[in-house]
Amino acid sequence: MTPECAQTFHEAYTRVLRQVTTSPDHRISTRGNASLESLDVSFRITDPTQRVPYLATRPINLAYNWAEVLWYWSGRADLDMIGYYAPMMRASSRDGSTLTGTAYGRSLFTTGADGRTQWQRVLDLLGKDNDTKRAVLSIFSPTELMIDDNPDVSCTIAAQFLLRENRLHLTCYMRGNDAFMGMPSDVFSFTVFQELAAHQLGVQVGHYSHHVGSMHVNLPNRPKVRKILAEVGADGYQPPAFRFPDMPADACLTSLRLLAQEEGGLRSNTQQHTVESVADTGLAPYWQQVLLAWEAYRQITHTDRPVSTDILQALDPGYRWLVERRWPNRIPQGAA
Ligand code: 5HM
Repeated sequence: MTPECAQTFHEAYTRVLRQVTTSPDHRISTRGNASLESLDVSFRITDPTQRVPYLATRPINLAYNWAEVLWYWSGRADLDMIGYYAPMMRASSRDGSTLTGTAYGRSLFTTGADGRTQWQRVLDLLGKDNDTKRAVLSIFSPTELMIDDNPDVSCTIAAQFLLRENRLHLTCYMRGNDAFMGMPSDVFSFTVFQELAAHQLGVQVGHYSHHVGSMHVNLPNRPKVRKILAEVGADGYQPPAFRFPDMPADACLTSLRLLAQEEGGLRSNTQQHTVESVADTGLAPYWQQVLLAWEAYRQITHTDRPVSTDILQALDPGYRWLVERRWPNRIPQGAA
């Protein structure tokens, strides 16, 4: 049976939140978290490039989402980088400086005995045997349960590429997913990797499917979910306010490398960007948006001044809308 389809993640997100909070299968409590839970939740997004929910009651932080993509892609596990964008992730570290299960990049982008990463292996396989059913990126490891009270066990079991009729689909399998907090960033990263892989293979982006054993909302977040559901209205469908830009097909890897170089300086506040210096990088406008989002976040995190008007105006309308809603106190007077 085909899972429920939505055109965008904006639509799927609100549907899942409604299901889990209004008709959950169970109330559970594990590791101190009381949650509402639905079992075996699946959905398919027909246009995975539309990976952003545009909700005033839950304005996501694109600076974090893009940093997480780069963090994975660089095979990193350090809190220094990801903790700057998501301080809450520090609570999942055993040693105070690294993450384990959450650091998916370690298993996906670390070179193995054959001199290739998992990522490269599945792309090579897809290039040779288009119809393969073996293009699986494995994430959850059985060794994670060898550690008693492990605070960070991978929630994603695996992700599988399926190349059919020149369209690259991605199916993601998760043991558990926090529908309110974790799912937006998980879907963001996985669909970016899908778009990247499609461009590397020179094929079209297909659909994205998400299968979750335990989809849940932690009880302290229920009031926030109620606000989201009130925002989208009783029928649950409010179209997304913006279209997320399409990734250019060329120079993806060069662009990611350049972004990875730029990110550290902005995070440590040893470097700053202007609209002009971002344009001077030579990055395509799509990737310039990532630098602009990080520069806005740098200003928000390292200064107590409003975000500069130039940077705000250079942001893509959807990016800007999210910044304005997430940090309303940091928007210059008259700019919103
Ligand atoms: O007790 P457990 O290990 O399942 O707690 C991890 C929590 O983080 C769960 O609520 C899980 O669904 C959420 N999570 C997520 O939604 C964790 C990760 C990290 O692997 C993730 N998405 N990517």
